[in-house]
Amino acid sequence: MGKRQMSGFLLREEKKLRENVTLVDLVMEVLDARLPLTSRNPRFEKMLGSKKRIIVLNKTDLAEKKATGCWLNFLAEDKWPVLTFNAKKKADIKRMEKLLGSLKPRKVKFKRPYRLMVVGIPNVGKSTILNRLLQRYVARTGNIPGITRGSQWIKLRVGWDMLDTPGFLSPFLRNEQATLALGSIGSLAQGTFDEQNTAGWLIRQFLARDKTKETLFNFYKVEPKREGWFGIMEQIGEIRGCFKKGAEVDLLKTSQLILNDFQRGALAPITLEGPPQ
Ligand SMILES: Nc1nc2c(ncn2[C@@H]2O[C@H](COP(=O)(O)OP(=O)(O)O)[C@@H](O)[C@H]2O)c(=O)[nH]1
Ligand SMILES: [Mg+2]
Repeated sequence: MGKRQMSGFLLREEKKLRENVTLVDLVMEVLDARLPLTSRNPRFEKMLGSKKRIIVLNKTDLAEKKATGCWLNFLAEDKWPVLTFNAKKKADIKRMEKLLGSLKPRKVKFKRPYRLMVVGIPNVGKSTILNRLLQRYVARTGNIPGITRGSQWIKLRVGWDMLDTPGFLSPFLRNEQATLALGSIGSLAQGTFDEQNTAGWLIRQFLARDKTKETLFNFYKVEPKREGWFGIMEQIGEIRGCFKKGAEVDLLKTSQLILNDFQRGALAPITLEGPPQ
């Protein structure tokens, strides 16, 4: 997509979102617990206005517990209720249903159902959460940014109608660091970011602390014989058999493998950013 096409696309998405906001009583903003600040669309603040909101810190099973606690405290200082969440855990679904039950508006004009919409950048788990809250399977989920096409209303068990949205994020509003982090968590479409740089960055995040370094080494059975992230990446390629013709490690294939392992949650836990001091 060219820059002009992208701007047109974003304008249309933002317009749709603003229209949808006027239809609902509550917005659920979903963030990735490994990257709560960077996985937040900076445009939401303006687009959502004063609409009542809950913040869901999702994928806590992939994040570091202590860091998630710090994020919870940080986010709770703002005006909205915050919920730490693991979409794969039944108890967490129950906890969310209880919160939604307590947030029903007292009066609704024209006796229509209570309405809720879920927003968040691609791949933070919006459709998964929605699927867990309803009785029937309706929304498609997948590890592919933008898989939720169009929008659909769905009836939840707890008496809300919920609108799933595809999620979007302007590529013009982020720096290089944020692009690397967002590429790592699978929020950027393939072909729109450099996988090799991203995997390299991700390895450096794991190497930065003893605990996460151990997570990485244990998972790939890496031996700390070669220092530095590049040596580690080559070693992972060797261990996993990512070779070009001959014995040369295929670094792109290795990078894709690492990103895939990370995105499917095999390489956990790690939190990729802390709350601002
Ligand atoms: N480990 C883990 N994976 C999750 C969680 N929630 C969603 N996922 C996975 O994240 C990927 C993207 O989810 P999806 O609901 O399609 O994200 P959306 O683009 O925001 O609608 C899927 O592979 C889900 O299985 C969670 O709490 N924990
Ligand atoms: Mg979706």
